[in-house]
This record gives sequence, C-alpha cells and structure tokens, in this order.
Amino acid sequence: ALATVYGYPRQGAHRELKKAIEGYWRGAVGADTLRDTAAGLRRANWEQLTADGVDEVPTGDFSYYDHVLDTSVMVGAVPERHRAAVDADALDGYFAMARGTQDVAPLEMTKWFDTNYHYLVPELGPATVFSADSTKQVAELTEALALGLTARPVLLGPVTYLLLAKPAPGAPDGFEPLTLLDRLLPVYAEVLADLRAAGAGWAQLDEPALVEDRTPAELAAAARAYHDLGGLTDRPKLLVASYFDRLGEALPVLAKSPVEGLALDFTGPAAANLESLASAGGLPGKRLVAGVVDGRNIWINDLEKSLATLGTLLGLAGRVDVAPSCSLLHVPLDATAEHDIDPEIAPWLAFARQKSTEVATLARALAEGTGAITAELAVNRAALASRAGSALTRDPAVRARAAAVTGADARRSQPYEVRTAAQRAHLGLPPLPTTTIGSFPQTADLRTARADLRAGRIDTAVYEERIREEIRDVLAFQEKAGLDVLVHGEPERNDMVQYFAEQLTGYVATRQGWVQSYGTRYVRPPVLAGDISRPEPMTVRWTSYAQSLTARPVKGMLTGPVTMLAWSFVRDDQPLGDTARQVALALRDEVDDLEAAGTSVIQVDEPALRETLPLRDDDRAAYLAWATESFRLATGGVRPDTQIHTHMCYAEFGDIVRAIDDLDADVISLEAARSHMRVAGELAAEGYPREAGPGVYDIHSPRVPSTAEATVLLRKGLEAIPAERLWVNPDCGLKTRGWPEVRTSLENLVAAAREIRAGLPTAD
Ligand code: THG
Ligand code: ZN
Repeated sequence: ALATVYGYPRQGAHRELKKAIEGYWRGAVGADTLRDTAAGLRRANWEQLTADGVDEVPTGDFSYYDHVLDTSVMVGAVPERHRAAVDADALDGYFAMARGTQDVAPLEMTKWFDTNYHYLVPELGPATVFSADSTKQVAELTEALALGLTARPVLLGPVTYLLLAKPAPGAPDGFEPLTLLDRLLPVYAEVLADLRAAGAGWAQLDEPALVEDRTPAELAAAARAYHDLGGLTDRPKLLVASYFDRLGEALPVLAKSPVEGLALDFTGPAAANLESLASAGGLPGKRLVAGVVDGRNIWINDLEKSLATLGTLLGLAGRVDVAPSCSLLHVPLDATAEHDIDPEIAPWLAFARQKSTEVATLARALAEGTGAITAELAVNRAALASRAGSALTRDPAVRARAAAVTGADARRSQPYEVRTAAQRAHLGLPPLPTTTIGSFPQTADLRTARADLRAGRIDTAVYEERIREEIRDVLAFQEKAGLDVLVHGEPERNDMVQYFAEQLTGYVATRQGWVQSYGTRYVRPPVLAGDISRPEPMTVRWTSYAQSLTARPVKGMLTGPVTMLAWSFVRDDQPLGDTARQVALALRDEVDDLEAAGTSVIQVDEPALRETLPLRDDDRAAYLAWATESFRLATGGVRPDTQIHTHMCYAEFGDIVRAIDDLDADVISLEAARSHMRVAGELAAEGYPREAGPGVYDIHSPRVPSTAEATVLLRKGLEAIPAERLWVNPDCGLKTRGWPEVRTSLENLVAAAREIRAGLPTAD
C-alpha cells in the first residue's frame, strides 16, 4: 500500500506566496521573482511530503489564486471581456479574471462545496470554444519528476468543472454548461496525452460534484465522460477522486467505468461509501485510494479505527492505498508551529504535516503489518484517551444550561409584522435606509498596533486609544457621507470568528494556522475544543463608545452561531447541534447586554448558513433545524422594537429562502452585486416577507461602482422588493478594501439611494 495526498497548503510556512503575489500586484515584486517563489514553495512541499513518508506526491494542485480558475485557463474558457488582458500577458490576464480591473468585472466567486474556500465560477455558453493548454500541469509534473519523485497530476474533472460553471452573459435562458461535455472531453484527452508524454503514470481527476444529489441525466453524463476518457489509449492511468460526502448512486457509475482507480472518502457522512462499495461488488482489479484521515478537520486520526476500515477495504479492491479524505488545502500546515498552544491539547491536533504522517503510518501498517507501527499506535491511543477524559471538554454549568433550553427561548415575543411597526416608530429611518455590513478598512497601521500590543511594544491603554481614534474617524466619515445606520467599523477585530473565539472559554486559537479562503486571503480558524461559555461582555464597550458619538443608530455586530462553527474546526466528539447551542447561549448573553446598553439595531451575521448545508438532500432538514434554532436562541431574548439584522454572502441562497425566513431576523443583507441582484428575485419568488438589502457594491474587487451603476442595481432590486422593505448596502464588510475606494463607493451608494428616494411617490 502507498501513502498519498491530493493537495497541500499552497501558501508556505510564513505565507510567502501571499506576500509575493500581493507584492506583484503592487509592482514591488517582479514576475520572475513571483515564479521563483512559487516553484520554491512547491518543491518544499514535495520534499516535506516525501520526508514524512508520502510515496506518491500530487502535482498541479498549486495555484496563484484558485484551481478552478486554473482549469478554466487549461481548457481555454476565457470570457470575451478578459480576452485582451490574457492575450497581452498571461499572468496579468489571469489576475484580471480573478480580481477584475477598473474596466472589466472579474469572474463570480463562490464557496467550494461546504468549505470556507472560494473558487472563481467558469462562465460558459454555446459560443465557448475550448482549447487545451497543458502548460501549467506539464510544468509542475516535470518539476516533481526532476526531483526523482513519484508524482500524480491532480486535475479538476470535466463533469465537476461543467457542473460548477454558470451560463456566460448572453447565453440563452436555461442554458446548461453540462451540454458542452462532448466539446470538453477532447480537450481533457489532449491534456492527458501531454501529461503521459511528460512522464505521468497516473492522473487524478477530481469529481466532488458527484457526491451531491445528481439527476439521471447528470449521472449519464458522468458515465459517458469516464467511458470516453477511459477508452483513450494515449493517457496515464486514471484515478477518479470524490470527497466531502458519499458517492451514492454515482458509485456504481464510476465502478463500472474503464478507469483504473477510484479515490473515496470514508470519513463523516461519506463513511456510507463503505457499504455502497460492498453492495456494488467492490472494485475488483482497480486501485482504491481510501480517504480514511479527515482532510478538513484538525483532530488526530483514530489509527485503530482506520486500520479496521482499511482491513475491510482490502477485501473489496485490487489494491488499497491510503490518503486523507480530501486535499489538505483546508487545514493549516503544521501543528508543531503552535508553540503557545495548551500542552494538554497539542497532542490531540493534526495539521497537514501530521496528517501526511498519519497516512504514511497507516500505509506502512497495511504493507508490513501492525507490528511495524506499535510505537505510533501507543502514542495515538494515549492522545485519544487524554482528549476523551479531559476536563477541558466538559463544563457541567454549560451542559446544564443547554439542557434547560425551551422552545420559548428560541422565539421572539412578537411576530415580525408587529415588530417591524415598533422598529419603524423607534428608529425613524427614511425609505431605502443606507448602512454598511460592519467592518471598515483594516489599515496597515491598525494591524501594526495589534502586533505591537501582542509583542508588548505598546500597552493596552495606548492600543485602546488608537482603536477609539479609529472609531471616531469611522463615525465622522459615515455621518458626513449621510449613511443612516452606522457601525463602529470593527477596528479592534482581526477576524469575525477569531475575535469572538479569543474571548470565549472552550475555544483555542492558533498563531500560525492559516488556511486559504480566497486568492491571497487567509483565515486562522480557531478550534472548538471544549464546552463554550462567555466569561464577560465581548463587544459592548466599543459599540457603546461609538453610539456615544452620534445621534444616529449604531449597529451592534456579532457573528452568529452557525458561522462560528462553520469557520472554526469543530468538535468531532459530540453532535454539531450541541456545540451550536452552547455557542448560541453565549451569544444570547452578548445580544441581551448590547440591548441593555442602548443598542437598537443588532446584526448577527450568518454568512456561512448556506455553506455548511449538507451536500445531500437527505441530511438537510436535520441541519437546518439546529442551525435556525441556534440563531433564534441567540437573538430571541430582545424587545420587539430592537431590530435584528443578519448578513449572508458568497453562496447561492435561492434554495434556502425558507430557512432564512425561519431565522426570524427583521432585516437581511446579502451579497448580490456580481450576480446583478439575482438574489432579490429569488427572495421575491419565495415570498420572503421581511426587509432585505441586496448588495450594490462588490467589495471583493477594487473597482469603485458609480452612482449610476448603483442606481441601476437598486432599480433592479425594487422590481423584486418594495421600497418600504429595501435597504441599501454593500455586498459585505469593507475590511479588505482601501479607504479611498471605500469613501467614494459609499458616497456613490448614498447618492444612488437619495436619487431613488426622490423618485418615490410621497406617503399620504
Ligand atoms: N472570516 C472567516 N472566514 C471567512 C470570512 C471571514 N470566510 C468567508 C469570507 N469571510 C472570506 N473573506 C475573507 C476576507 C478577508 C480575509 C480573509 C477572508 C483577510 N485575511 C487576512 C489576510 O489574509 O491578509 C488575515 C486576517 C487576520 O489577520 O486574521 O483579510 O471574514 N473566518
Ligand atoms: Zn459578507
């Protein structure tokens, strides 16, 4: 048995890749230096994997921005509007597709399945002409082979690529990118031939879209794709990989195809693959790569349990290799870099490096017998026992409070219709009220102040005065710009999850645990290690300070329980719903304290509500039940005239409008600018009865929207949402943007709102 992985963190131990790319964008780093940095990082990863015992390393998983965008380049799917930039300079054209320029909009960005990674959505239409460009794949394979390694190129499979795509602008209504399969397969054939010529023995085609519920037509397309690719003669052996859930009805489709191997996930809900595999008669004569180590959480593997699974699988396939369940892109690089972590918890954690070692250990046990890993098993058993028996993981007071929750706790005292009238009277806002999502630019100066505080170069008093100064500036700007509901700007927060995690008991923060979120942006997901409680108020001081500076309402800003879970590494030793309830109760205390301190508008963000929706329909109702209940539990304790907002971004929300309604929030702001307000129509189509602010300013691009552009979007919004329920806001928080863009964009946004207001019939 061999040990292998499907992908590895791209950024480097000190986020060298982020620094090089952002330097290139600023003009401070040359293209050659960027390329050298990238090649050095790839080489370091392959050498590390090899040193840790991985036998077959992945290639092609590296990316300057996103591997779905890389696939669009590989198949020549460059939208018309980016063609000139790509022809002028491939690298700059690539970044233009990712980020846009002042003249052209970027590709849309959305969540990669149920992870916190984002990809750039391919735009395909009947006019799309695919053409093969294997340069990147061949170059990276050649680099690894030159190091004397066994390497396996990893490509996004053609079926998933098409299923992730959107109709290009101008495509006829109802156009389905999957109808382009027959045009796309010859391009994959060409790339596979190039990879074989470059020395690939195997190539991996990732088809995670096949773990979602698929129609018979889609399954037939998958069958045709792998029948055709399998039938090629000039190609490497093919390993079709799936992960994040069970394959279900797609399993027999792939098992019967002429490909030489399947890689399957056997963790979490995907453990059902084991039974499906047995009832499909196994994979006789094929290679099975068994994903038995959870590739997207950070707990050590239960090696004995994995060995038992692998033992069963040995009887079901021609050959069994060992891997993490998915690319290690979704976990941080190295747990041993966490020097400050609680020594009791440290042995419970496995990041990418430790997971590579785990798969190597398991593969060794398969090849040589468990006697070869006696020492590893002893260490593993001791760490698992330490976690199971630790006082950190059980707080009797938290458990008692969670057990005593009643239905009434998760319900506001009045229905929305009554509350909205009370809030109107209380807040006195104009029609189409303007607001922002919460954060303002996190300047280098603020980040330096935070680093200085951490390093002891400044004391708390100096740091807090710096924060107050920033809040004064942010408030002054908003008043001058004419915004209606103000925010304090969150200068004191590093990240909307981490900031709260640092203040809640039971959470553990990492120092170096960076995980790519999109492009050069990274997050450090904290670890939900134990029972959660809130020792003292977390945000009240800053919100109250901001409110003391203005007569307009200042929104309190919190992160909701579902998002706190989604953007953390969650416990795997109790149901997610139990963890969510503990977090919700801690947040409820904060919401109640904000209200008591005079905050009339409180936003509880749930951008991740859609992202963690289970991939299979069968699992969704149970998830939505605990997810919506935890939100209502966090917000259910406030007065009718206190307005609860929520915010969501980066996903398609059309299929969870009912669940959004079930949150019983008063106002929702949603990401919408890149998709031209599509979500407003989706809310209307589902009869969504509450107030909503579909975003009119795409904050993921440095472009400044003009007043005219924002006005067009608002008029589009008004076609779906009546003026008395429409809010005006950007797509998302402004922390990644620079002040000059933010100033102009928000001034334009207010001007657009005023223009529309002026044209409204006056109330009688
Ligand atoms: N926090 C977390 N996850 C997220 C978001 C978030 N997922 C979705 C969305 N927001 C992703 N967006 C961002 C936006 C900005 C940054 C990261 C993800 C970002 N990161 C800094 C960087 O890479 O330079 C580091 C931030 C820090 O110092 O902690 O700017 O908001 N959890
Ligand atoms: Zn957002």
